[in-house]
Amino acid sequence: MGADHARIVSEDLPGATLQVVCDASPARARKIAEECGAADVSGDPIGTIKRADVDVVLIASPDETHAPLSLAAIEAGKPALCEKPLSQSSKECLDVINAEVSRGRQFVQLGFMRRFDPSYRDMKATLDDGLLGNASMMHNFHRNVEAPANFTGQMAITNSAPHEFDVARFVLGADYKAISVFQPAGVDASKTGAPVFMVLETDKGQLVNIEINNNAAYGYDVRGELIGEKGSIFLNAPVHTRHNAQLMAYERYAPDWRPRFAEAYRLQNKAFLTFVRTGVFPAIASDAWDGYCAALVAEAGVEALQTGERVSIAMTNKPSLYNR
Ligand code: ISE
Repeated sequence: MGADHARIVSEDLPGATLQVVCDASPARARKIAEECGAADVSGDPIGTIKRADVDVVLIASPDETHAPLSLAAIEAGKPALCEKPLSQSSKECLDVINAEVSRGRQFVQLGFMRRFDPSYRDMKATLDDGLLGNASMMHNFHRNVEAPANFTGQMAITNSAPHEFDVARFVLGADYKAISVFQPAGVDASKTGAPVFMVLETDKGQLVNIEINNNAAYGYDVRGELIGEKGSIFLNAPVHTRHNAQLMAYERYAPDWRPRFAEAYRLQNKAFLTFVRTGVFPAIASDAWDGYCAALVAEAGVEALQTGERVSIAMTNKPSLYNR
């Protein structure tokens, strides 16, 4: 993801300069810096954040580094676009929230980029325009070709599903009050990429179901359908060609999330640049509070998976800094 963001900054973000590529692998940092025209490379994230020639930070390192590096950016007074999740710990998310509240301003834009995806934006606009009537349910499918080797069994809930936790909140304008998590019989929950099926209840009485299958094999396939009193709206993936060959007509799936949500990343990163220039937080972007909400749901989801019980979700009070 860091390499993809570096390409967006260097090729599609006029006014932004890719100054330093920081990576644990010096060879990878140099390769990306050469490809994208960065001025320098580093292996020291904290030192890079503090550099006088670095104005803003884009964090695309492993999940467990997101909150600490966001805190370092805040302490350095530098805006940061942080990849999701902000943290897999709701407590760490509150640490970032407290750091922003104590400074009286937001620094961190969080990378729940689906909010910028044209299909989800159309889904939300259709609901907000009243064309669906009141929404009662939202169905979500999130399938990867193959889970990364380092994926633990629960990362379907703590790493993949936060996209749906966030985008369903965003579309419905709701928060969650409970989660139940199921797995098909005979599935080894500890195995990398084991499928999970979640049912969430919102504070508006709606139901949101999420299937995460990170070993779907056939392609990267994210679907959604929002159900209202007057109708429903499906998400469509951006498919540019239809193939005819060998007595078949077919379309191709993306191999992973980056091409499927390329436009969302581009729009998200442009919104971040505007935030940096104006200091006005983007209206539809996710922030540290949204990161806390997603982490809290994920923690409840892990508990629900482990216990087989429906788990209630109770959030702390939302600081006024995050009222938009
Ligand atoms: C990854 O971090 C993403 O953000 C992708 O959108 C998601 O499909 C994948 O499961 C995550 O690991």
